[in-house]
Amino acid sequence: MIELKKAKNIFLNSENVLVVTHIDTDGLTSRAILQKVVERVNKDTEFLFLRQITKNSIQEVPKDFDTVIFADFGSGQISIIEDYFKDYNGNIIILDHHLIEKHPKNNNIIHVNPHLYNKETCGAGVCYLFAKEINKNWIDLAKYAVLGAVGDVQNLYGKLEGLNRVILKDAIFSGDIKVKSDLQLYGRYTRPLFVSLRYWSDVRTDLLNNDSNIISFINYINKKYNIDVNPTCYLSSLPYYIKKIIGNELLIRCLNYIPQNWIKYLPKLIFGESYELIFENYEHLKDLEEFSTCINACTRYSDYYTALDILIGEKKRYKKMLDNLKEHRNNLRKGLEHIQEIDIIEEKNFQYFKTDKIESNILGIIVSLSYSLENINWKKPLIGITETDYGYKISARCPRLLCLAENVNLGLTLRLASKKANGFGGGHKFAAGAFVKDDKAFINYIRNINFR
Ligand SMILES: [Mn+2]
Repeated sequence: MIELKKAKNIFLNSENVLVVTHIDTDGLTSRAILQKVVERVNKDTEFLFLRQITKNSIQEVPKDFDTVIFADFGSGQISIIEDYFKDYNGNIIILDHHLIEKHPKNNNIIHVNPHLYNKETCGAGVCYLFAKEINKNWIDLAKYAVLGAVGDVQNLYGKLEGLNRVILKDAIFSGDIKVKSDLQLYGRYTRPLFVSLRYWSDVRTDLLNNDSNIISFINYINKKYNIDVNPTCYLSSLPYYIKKIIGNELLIRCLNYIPQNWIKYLPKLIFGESYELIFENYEHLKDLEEFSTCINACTRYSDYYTALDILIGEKKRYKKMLDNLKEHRNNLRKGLEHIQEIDIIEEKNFQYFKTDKIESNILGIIVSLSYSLENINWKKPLIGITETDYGYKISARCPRLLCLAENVNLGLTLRLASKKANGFGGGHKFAAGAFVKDDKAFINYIRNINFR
């Protein structure tokens, strides 16, 4: 990417730099990489976290730096950035991977985005490529990019691919990350196996939320294969051949619950890879999916510095992070209880709920987790709407199978629909978000489209 070279030259020739980053796992890992980079080149730099770039929030960005770097956002907000910086004499570097709104017209904006080359990686991946442009030996930073990619669920169908795979190889080569063939269950290091199975909701079977069915399932497997899996063991402690047996049996179990033409996509949902940090001793941080949860448990509630400390290896705040995690889980549990009590409005092509009882910062997570609830139709996208000071926050999710087998694309749907409803939005096929002024116009619009 030619833009990386330009970005590097501008960065190295700046007297002082401001780095502005997003606040999810990918944003935090972007920040960690850029923080290490400025330390290594000894650059006078200040940092700022922003929840998102809007006409309002961008006012917080000072203009008295030679260079401003935006990481893990910016590509979707080029006109806001252009407008705000129109009489600015310095340079702007955007290191992002989100959908590109338009190409910048001023040449003081260096826009680095893998989509320009039909490639895909996360924001931290772009920051990592930027770091490597400065010094190709800095492969110790690759682990952050891999964590960013996992945080952004770029391993959607079981493993990291393309540019992410290239970065993953650096992280393996530097001795930081180990890749395993693994079951796609959450909580490999911190949950008993039966709990991981309890919440596995890619396919709704009789195992979902049903511990006694899960125990009989495991007992049945033990008998059939003459093995001895304890339902309370952790997935991470099991050898691969046992995981394979469990996965095969889980697959067979699913066959009764899905249409014939979905079956071919099943293996990808059950078998894939896991990524773990080799030298990490804290069990919550060992597996990258769980590490990402820990970061969210801090940053969603604006505790950015606990997450950042943990990321850069300063473990003094581990206890604080665990407290945050506990509180986060509590909020999620309360949110899910609430979802069970309210009306879910079912339309032909989707279902939705509207509530003022769920904070917008965790709405998306709650919508995802709702697929483990009986009152949610697991074969339709689910949309959550909540009111904020600026209008309505909308989060949409759907099971991965719907994207694979039915080609559902929520990112596209929300981008179009939010425009119709006087707002903005977008995201991924299986997960997207929007802010709109008029939630009724939004719902009316999506009633009549097919989400593909
Ligand atoms: Mn990102």
